[in-house]
Amino acid sequence: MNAVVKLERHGDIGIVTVDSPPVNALSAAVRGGIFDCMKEAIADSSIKAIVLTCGGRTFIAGADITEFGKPPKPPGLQEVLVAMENSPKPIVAAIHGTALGGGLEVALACHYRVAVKEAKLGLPEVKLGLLPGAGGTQRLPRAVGPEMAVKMIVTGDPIGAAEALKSGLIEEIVEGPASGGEAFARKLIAEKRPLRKLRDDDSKLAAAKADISIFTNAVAALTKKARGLEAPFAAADAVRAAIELPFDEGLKKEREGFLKLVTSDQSKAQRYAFFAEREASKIAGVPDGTKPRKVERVAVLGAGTMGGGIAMSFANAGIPVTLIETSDEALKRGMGVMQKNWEATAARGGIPADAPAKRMALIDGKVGIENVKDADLIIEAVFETMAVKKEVFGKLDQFAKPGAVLASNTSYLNIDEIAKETKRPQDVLGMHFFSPANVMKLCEIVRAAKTAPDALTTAVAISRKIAKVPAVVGVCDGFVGNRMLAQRGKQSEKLLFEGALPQQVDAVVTKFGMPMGPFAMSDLAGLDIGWRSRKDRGIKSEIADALCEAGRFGQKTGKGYYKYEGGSRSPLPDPDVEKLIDETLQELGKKRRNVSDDEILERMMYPMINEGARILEEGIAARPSDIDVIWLYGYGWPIYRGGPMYWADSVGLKHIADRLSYYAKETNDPSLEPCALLKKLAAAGSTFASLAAPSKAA
Ligand code: T1G
Repeated sequence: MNAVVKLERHGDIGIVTVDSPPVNALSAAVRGGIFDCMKEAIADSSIKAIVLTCGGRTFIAGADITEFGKPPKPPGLQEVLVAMENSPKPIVAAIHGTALGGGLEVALACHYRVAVKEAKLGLPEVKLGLLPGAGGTQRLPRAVGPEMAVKMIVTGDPIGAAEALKSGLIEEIVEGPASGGEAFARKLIAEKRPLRKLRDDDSKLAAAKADISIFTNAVAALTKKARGLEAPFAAADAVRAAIELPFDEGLKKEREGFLKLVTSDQSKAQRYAFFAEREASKIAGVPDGTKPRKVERVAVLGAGTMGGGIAMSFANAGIPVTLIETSDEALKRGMGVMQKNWEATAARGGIPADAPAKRMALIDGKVGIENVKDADLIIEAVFETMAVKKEVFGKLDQFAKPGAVLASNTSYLNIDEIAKETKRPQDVLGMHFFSPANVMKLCEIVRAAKTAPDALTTAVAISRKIAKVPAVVGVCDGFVGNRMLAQRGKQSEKLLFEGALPQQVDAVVTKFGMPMGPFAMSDLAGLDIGWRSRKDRGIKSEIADALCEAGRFGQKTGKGYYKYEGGSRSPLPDPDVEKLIDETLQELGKKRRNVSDDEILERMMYPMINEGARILEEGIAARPSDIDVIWLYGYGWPIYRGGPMYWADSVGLKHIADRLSYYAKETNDPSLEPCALLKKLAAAGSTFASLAAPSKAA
């Protein structure tokens, strides 16, 4: 018994309740409390069965991630689990909320498990660069079979109570966890059911023992997308040990794997990213507890690619949407695309078969901006010109109800300018979604000069509600992500004029862990967009212009920096592009030189980091970790590298500053000189991390 765990007696049932907000994480106090209460309950002859349950919003959601990297405090989790599993009395885990990681491992060491129907159960350790380190890789395969276990462990994705019941992970779905657990325990006593220790039950391993290829094929499929990551492969190896070794030897293998990962750079980066994502939801300068406004209905202006994706994100979270277009035809087209998207996902088993109809029913398609009148939040995703945005916001001011938050999805236009078109600038902000908006998780919340604190907390809260990752940014061209990306784009263009080829530059960037290189990205977006804007501004970029003059607009024309054959989207190096580059350089009197991969990587990443430092200097981002969150969730920065600013600290800011100065002179580009903040941190031998509150991650 301690401050966070208590033992109560309900007749001959002992109820052990953990109550350690916010998520009952397995801190030393929680482990110690469970250990003591279990020993007391086991020793008490009046208690015939024990129920382990939790207060608050969830069953134990895992080990306390803030404890990693610090000297371990007794009792160790394994020690607690062995004592529970060896109890002579049945222990029932009564689950609600999210039983994750060490939380599910505690439940697996119990003899029986019951859950409420909304519960989720999972082993998400790989998302932290870890593997389940308290018996999960050995007990879960014995509970549900190795194939389902390795899928849960390698993807880290939880399952619901219904699937847990079907797979044998839980025995029953019950009402309120504690009362349901107690009723189940009484049944156990009445029926004199035997103690069921998963460690002693290999029945579900038999098929894989007989033919390991079932398991290895499953692992091969699951780890296809795990390029560069260590944990998924180590986790799969630990599960394989459950099939091939006796329980205690398998446990040892798991322990070895866990200890290797928990001290790895990848896991440190992934644990950093976990807390950085949550930190980004805390808005600098906004008093804690600033209540968000109620959002029951959202209006989306524009049913194009972005508007449709945004509307889908809200409907996916069960929030009704008024989708507004300027004509029936445009509305019908947009709704048709959404329907097709949902049906395709359902066909793949990504959502239930009845979900497309249910979600379409949440979309109320209308023509005419006056239909925004009932919406609490209005997001415009109309044509990306200031004139159109101003006209729209002028009308929103007329038709939107008082207190509605008015958000622009613009990717770079000035929100202060847009807010001036209304008499309610306090309600105006940006919500910059990333395409495809129903898939990409990042939402840059753009804070304008007059945006009210509760408008910001509303945008952050609703973003999290629709499973997006919000990060608050200030007003500037490109906000944070695209402003940094522009620096990379500038250098990639210049590298072509110096002798590198698109495929070499892209290969360096993808080898680093980014999903796509700059030239493949340009082909995907379309080269004609940049070409048109350069012509409007009277700017030349001879190689890109020559490609466009040859009608090579990228994927949409089957040719761009790459060629695309047979309708495939995979970029193929094109000798014609190399010829075009040679000819263009000749006309410019330039000679190609051999550019090393190392130089390419430095020229891709360091200017972005310099721009990130400028963004911090200007207060456009409040924390370096917010910039990392933006790159992790908006651009696919590899999670095991933490984010550009985290990575820069690992490279060393002095080295980065020196290399930037070198390239500034070498390529005669003063804009590459390290900015004042970067120079200052480099000179002090300091880090970007020193600028923010100490992260919770070890
Ligand atoms: N440890 C410490 N703090 C945690 C935590 C954890 N495991 N999980 C959440 N928090 C904090 C979080 O930082 C935030 O703090 C607050 O709780 C609310 O979280 C041995 C080794 C449970 C689904 O990976 O997935 O077990 O910002 O904002 O959106 O094998 O938190 O308020 O100060 O995310 O409702 C495995 C991680 C650990 C689960 C709730 N477990 N957590 O989501 O709230 S490793 C996990 C989550 C492990 C074993 C291994 C989510 C959630 P603050 P939140 P939410």
